[in-house]
Amino acid sequence: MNDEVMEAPLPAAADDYDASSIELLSGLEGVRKRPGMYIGSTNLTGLHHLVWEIVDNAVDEAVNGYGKKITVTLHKDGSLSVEDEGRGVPVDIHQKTGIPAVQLIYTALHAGGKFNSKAYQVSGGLHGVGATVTNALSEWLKVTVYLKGKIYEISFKDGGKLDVPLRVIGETRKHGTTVCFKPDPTIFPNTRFSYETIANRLEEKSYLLAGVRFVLVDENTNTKREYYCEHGLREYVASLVREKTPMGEIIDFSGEYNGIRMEVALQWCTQDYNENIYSYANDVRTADGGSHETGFKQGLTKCLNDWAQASGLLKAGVSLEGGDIREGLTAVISVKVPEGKLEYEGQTKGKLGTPEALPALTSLVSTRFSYYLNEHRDFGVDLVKKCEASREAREAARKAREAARGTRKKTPELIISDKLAAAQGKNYKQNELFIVEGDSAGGSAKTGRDRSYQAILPLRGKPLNTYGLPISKVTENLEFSTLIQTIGAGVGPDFDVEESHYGKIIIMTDADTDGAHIQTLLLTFFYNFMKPLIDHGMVYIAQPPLYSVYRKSDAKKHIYCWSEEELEKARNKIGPGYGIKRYKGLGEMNPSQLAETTMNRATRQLLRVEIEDSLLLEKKMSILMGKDSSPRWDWIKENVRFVLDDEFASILKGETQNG
Ligand code: 28G
Repeated sequence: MNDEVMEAPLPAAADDYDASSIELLSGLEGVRKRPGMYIGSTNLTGLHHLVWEIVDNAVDEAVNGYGKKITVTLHKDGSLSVEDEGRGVPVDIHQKTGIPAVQLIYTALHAGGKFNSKAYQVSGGLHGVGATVTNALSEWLKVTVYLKGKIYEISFKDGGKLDVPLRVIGETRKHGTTVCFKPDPTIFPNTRFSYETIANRLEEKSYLLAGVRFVLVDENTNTKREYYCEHGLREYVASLVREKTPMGEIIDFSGEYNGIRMEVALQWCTQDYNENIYSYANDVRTADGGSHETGFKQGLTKCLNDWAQASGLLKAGVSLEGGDIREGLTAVISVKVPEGKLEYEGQTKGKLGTPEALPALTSLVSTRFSYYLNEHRDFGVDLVKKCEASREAREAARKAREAARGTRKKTPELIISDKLAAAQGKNYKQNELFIVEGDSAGGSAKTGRDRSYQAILPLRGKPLNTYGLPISKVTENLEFSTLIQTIGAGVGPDFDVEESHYGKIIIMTDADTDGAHIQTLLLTFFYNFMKPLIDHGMVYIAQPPLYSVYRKSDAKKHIYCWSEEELEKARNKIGPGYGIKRYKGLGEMNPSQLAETTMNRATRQLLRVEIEDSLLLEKKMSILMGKDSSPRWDWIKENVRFVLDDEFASILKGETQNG
């Protein structure tokens, strides 16, 4: 090791040094005071932002043509490192401040403007301040630069404070940058990185950045995975439909229009009723779509209708609706928009605004897809048939809904199900439907509920796995048709959340693996056939207590506990002579206990089901619930920490709340 200091002496003009370093520290403090402004939240999504910011910098260097391999390593001490083979972050001294460039890049909030004059903006991140944000929210961070024969190192601690100034620590023939950091546990309640989340993101990046190799190493499990792809989007679609039943082949188009580069790949699957469209602008996911997605949809609808009409497959005046065409479609759209034209809509960067992207995609898709149809007429005929079947199913569902609405008006509950204990009030937004595991818990819930606004629907046994089922199979199932009729708002594409007879749908199961499985099966149904309920935050999971602690001399008074910490507190509160009861199921509580702990608005805890990342969820659903069980087992084997409800909890972000 060589402890030699920087060869370059501080320039004489560096009299701004003190002022600059004070300014830098106050910037870092700002990030620590309001992390949400920079990374959205301090939950697991926010935690992983720290990683994406650093990975994005490495990716930028690679897409500029420097280095083709990026390695991410999860270390045993909870830190993470990212390594690239680029030019190496510059280490020269910034004239005005006398501070090395690398130090500025990791501590200055306005690096975007001053030190980072990128010709184009690729990463959807924080305009070049990402590295600083990661540093500010880390317990420590170390940058190693391999540059012009030397290895340089600089390290920071306690939220970006300089720990060891830049120095040379050795010699090398490599070039590139390695950043290693440990998130600050005083900022993040949970600092454990998720291997799956990172693996999925790197895999996604590898499809979008064909030719860049991503390596993921986990030192905890001694595993190493590589993501590399030569052709990009075709392989992406292939991975998305892996568990499905494809119809026809993967189709792809690419082109350029007014400087906007476009790539599209798509495939239809039978037995899939959802439309799965993933769009990107400059390699950043546009989860809320935007002009490129709209243009794609318009082009597809117009093209297939024109072709079907011209081929005599549709009666005059009849046309296929966009939604029917897209049923079962998996598509990836990637556009590269020049910097001056890149616009987003709304607060987040989830929706592309650039107006030119709309006609660009419409014209690409409609011309190229019509060529394709003319060359693959049999496929075209099958596709039109499939669209018509979708339309018929949609119309049947609408009729069923109207019928359900009609019957409800005449005789309130009995027609729907003799199992339903209905709510008496008719204020639908306020009403709550409890879906309860087991008839016996259902009985307690019926007795204990507030019947003015709470309804109970007991489930007998495990619900059907509805993943990949067509709507007709779901409505044939007694349990689900009862549920659909009870909610009274239709199903599938015809579902209308405004019609829901309940403002909250609450899943109440035992706190064990069977209960978790039932939750999963019900969530699968809601996700696939009543997704707006989840989008509107109307689906909840009841949280029965895990323990009660009581004084042995007076067993009537209980303290209910939902966690180990609460248990510990309750024990201390009661002191010597306490007893603990562990609840294994809802059935162990009598009606008033169940009401008090799990159902009463004032005292219960509910977990709201939210979709954090629909791409990840779709993928997990297809692995966990898909037709073929072998990938499921592979996946379970690979993920030792696997527990069904935990896995769901990590993607279905739960928010605990009262009331
Ligand atoms: C390993 C994890 C994250 C990076 C580079 C390379 C350069 C650089 C990074 O420059 C300031 C702005 C544009 C020149 C650029 C090196 C030009 C010449 C770079 C990374 C000064 C930033 N030599 N590699 N930043 N530029 N890798 N990996 O962060 O004008 S960041």
